[in-house]
Amino acid sequence: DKRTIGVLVMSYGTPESLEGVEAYYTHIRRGHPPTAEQLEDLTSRYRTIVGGVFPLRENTNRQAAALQSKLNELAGDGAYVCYQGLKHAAPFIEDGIAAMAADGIREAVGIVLTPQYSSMSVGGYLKRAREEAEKHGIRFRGVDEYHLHPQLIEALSERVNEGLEQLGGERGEALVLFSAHSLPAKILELNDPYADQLLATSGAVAAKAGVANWQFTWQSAGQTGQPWLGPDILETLEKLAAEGVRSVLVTPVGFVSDHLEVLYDIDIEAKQLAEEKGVRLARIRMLNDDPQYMAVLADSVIGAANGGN
Ligand code: FEC
Repeated sequence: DKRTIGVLVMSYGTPESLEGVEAYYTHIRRGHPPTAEQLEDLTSRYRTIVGGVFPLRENTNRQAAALQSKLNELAGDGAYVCYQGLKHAAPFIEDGIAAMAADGIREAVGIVLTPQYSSMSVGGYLKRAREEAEKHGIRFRGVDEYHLHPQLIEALSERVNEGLEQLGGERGEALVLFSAHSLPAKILELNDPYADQLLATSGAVAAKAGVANWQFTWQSAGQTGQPWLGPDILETLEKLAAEGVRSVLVTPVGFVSDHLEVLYDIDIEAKQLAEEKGVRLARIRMLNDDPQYMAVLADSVIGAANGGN
């Protein structure tokens, strides 16, 4: 008599349409609507990105479906059932848990589609999920991180090698620039593991790929009037160009999907600056529903279900 375990697959979320950008942005800003100028700025970034206006939604759908198949393969049909829960768009985290409750699920595991833990990112997702699960009497376990899972390191290092090949030139000439979403610098006072985990992922990928020439930089910092972790990728690129670096492979390690922060902040904004400075910039292919990444997620979910937190 095996009980079905609900799996809450959590991701950032993206608007349904251009008309939905204002509500989405207001949610990110914790209920404070953006000014007309801020809204226009964000809307125009969505309009510019390649690969469809809101590719994150389709990517998350594909990841949830692929994780479901992987869990069926590893644990048999019906052992785990995936539900989506998004941070800033419908179906929200709370909607996913409520859907589980409506289906009679008594036990759930939550996993976020980003490998490193921060109290301000993964911690926030898990807190909302846990609080909602408690309301429904669902036993909830969260996966905090999987930033050093061997298959994650393998999948990323393969992409680094592929990217270096595509950039051409002598091996060792191109600098591998690992990147992740910045957070307000106040996390440093909270002893938050985010920065250390990002460096650990980066170092492990570099070692696995046999890359000696690498650095880490932040990207996509918000405009909140407070200091954010730096240096930002644009600043780093300027500095590298001044030092004579001519070829850079950007390797996002905190993002797993093609979405705005990759397709705009790296592929358009950073690339344009690099070009102006005479630097060749390429980026690794994102993991999306890569089979090795799906194995990482499935392994982490099953590990948590069998006794993790
Ligand atoms: O493609 C898409 O539609 C969504 C792209 C997207 C991803 C993403 C991931 C992360 N964020 C993280 C932290 C913050 C903090 C703030 C913040 C603001 C924004 C805004 C947009 C946005 N984020 Fe995001 N983020 C994405 C999109 N993010 C749009 C608002 C305007 C702007 O700054 O561009 C600041 C909130 C505040 O004002 O207080 C903090 C972190 C991640 C990576 C982990 C994760 O995926 O959850 C951390 C994708």
